[in-house]
Amino acid sequence: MTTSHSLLLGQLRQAVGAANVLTQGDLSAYEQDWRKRETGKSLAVVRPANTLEVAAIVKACVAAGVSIVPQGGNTGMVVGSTPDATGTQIVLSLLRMNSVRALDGGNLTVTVDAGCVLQNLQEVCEKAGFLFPLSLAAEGSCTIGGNLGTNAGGTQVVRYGNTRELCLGLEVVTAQGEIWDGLSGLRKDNTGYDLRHLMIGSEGTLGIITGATMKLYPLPVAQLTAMAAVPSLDAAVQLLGLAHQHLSAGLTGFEVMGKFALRLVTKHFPQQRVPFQDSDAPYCVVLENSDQESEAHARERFERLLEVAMAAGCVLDAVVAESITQARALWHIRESIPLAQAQEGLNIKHDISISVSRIPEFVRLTDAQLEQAYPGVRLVNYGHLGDGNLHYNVQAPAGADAEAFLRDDEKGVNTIVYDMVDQFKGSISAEHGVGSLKRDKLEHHKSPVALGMMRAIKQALDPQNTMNPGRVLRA
Ligand code: FAD
Ligand code: 2HG
Ligand code: ZN
Repeated sequence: MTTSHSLLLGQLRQAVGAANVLTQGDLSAYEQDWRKRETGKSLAVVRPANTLEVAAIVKACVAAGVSIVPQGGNTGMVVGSTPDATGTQIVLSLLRMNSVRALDGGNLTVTVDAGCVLQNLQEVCEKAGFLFPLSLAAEGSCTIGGNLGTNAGGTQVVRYGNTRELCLGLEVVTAQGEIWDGLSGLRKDNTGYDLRHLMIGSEGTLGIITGATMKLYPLPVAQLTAMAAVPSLDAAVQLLGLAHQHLSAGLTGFEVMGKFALRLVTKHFPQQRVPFQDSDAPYCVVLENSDQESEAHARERFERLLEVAMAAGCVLDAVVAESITQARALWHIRESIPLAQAQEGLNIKHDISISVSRIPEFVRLTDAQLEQAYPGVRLVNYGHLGDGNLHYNVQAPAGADAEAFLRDDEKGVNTIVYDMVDQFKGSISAEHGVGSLKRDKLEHHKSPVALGMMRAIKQALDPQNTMNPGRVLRA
């Protein structure tokens, strides 16, 4: 260890207490990414308790020329929250900053520390009689800071938007260690550049989010969930159109799941009862309606939608949850897919978005190309169809060595998928961000003008490249 690194560690211990500067023992929870794609080595994992401590850490790191990787729950999908292998970066974990600071029911806002775990925030809001609608399978461990850092999407976007749309104000420690208090609960504020939106989705490369003011909604009175077997992706898109028509703003979730994705759930979580497993339906859909009207009225409308869809031939069969427990079980099936896929082995993920109407054609063409180039390849296709966002994932052929498949074929698979995404004018990252995994691809798929502006922003806000260097943009 260099003298300047030892000096820095001393300063960090002074700032946050020795017990919160971790340099020894098993640090894999901080140093390895969720997908186990990469394992790094940090100089230290530093766990501040408040914003002033974050500012002190940043100032000390800037003076020492040491870079910082902000980290929340470390559930990111694109290797963005773990250190590189050099042992010279610090991981700044926000997990100790986990309070809900204030809830203003009159303004329908909640102000929260960035390290607050999403599920805790949902629960606090629900107890107070409000809905915080952001919802994703990692909610038991991801943090609001990480959700903002990645502009996470999840399963309620069709109604409430991405994390960006839910955020009214931010508190940020800049790359120089200054504190920007932008914790406003205003719904209108056109006083120049919107720094909040610059920070959201910047994946820790422009500053550290330490607090946020988020929007709340009234708790829905009636919530109805169904799972429907559909004869094709075209039918799923047709069903989505009908759902918009019949449920209008009540439509809160519309997720599609391919047959093989569901098989993985049955295989790895046999205790789950997955409907329609014996049917020939190539896809199933989970859809949800949330409303302020009475349960009976909402149910009538929901069931009418399914009747119309069946008559139109776009639904083969459907089950409507009769209780919250049944609804949770249906959602649990959908949310178990990434975990089941992880248990099946290393895989190649594509988090893509395309106009909803063109998704069936995209899948037909891309499936065919992949199957021809990589015979036996297993396609784990599912996702947020209501938002035009597919997790078009690729698993090695059955029995093949997954590590070897990734090593030898990931590049080729990505080229097929992303070139097709370009042809369809889609995005190569709909909701997971860029991290280091997609950084080089971004250079091929984003316009040089856009990349130039992004580099100028990075240079202006973080000229020393302290904040998560090499993520999103090349260092
Ligand atoms: P981390 O993984 O710790 O960090 C993610 C990025 O944000 C990193 O670049 C990090 O540097 C930066 N960051 C973290 N905290 C801060 C901060 N305070 N200030 C600035 N930058 C920060 N994502 C979706 O969008 N939709 C889904 O449906 C979804 N489902 C998932 C399901 C599972 C099972 C898993 C494992 C992941 C899923 N994800 C999903 C991905 C992931 O959960 C989200 O990206 C989440 O927002 C990350 O939060 P986190 O606290 O774990 O952040
Ligand atoms: C989801 O929607 C997540 O479940 C994870 O975004 C997607 O694992 C994936 O590919
Ligand atoms: Zn997703």
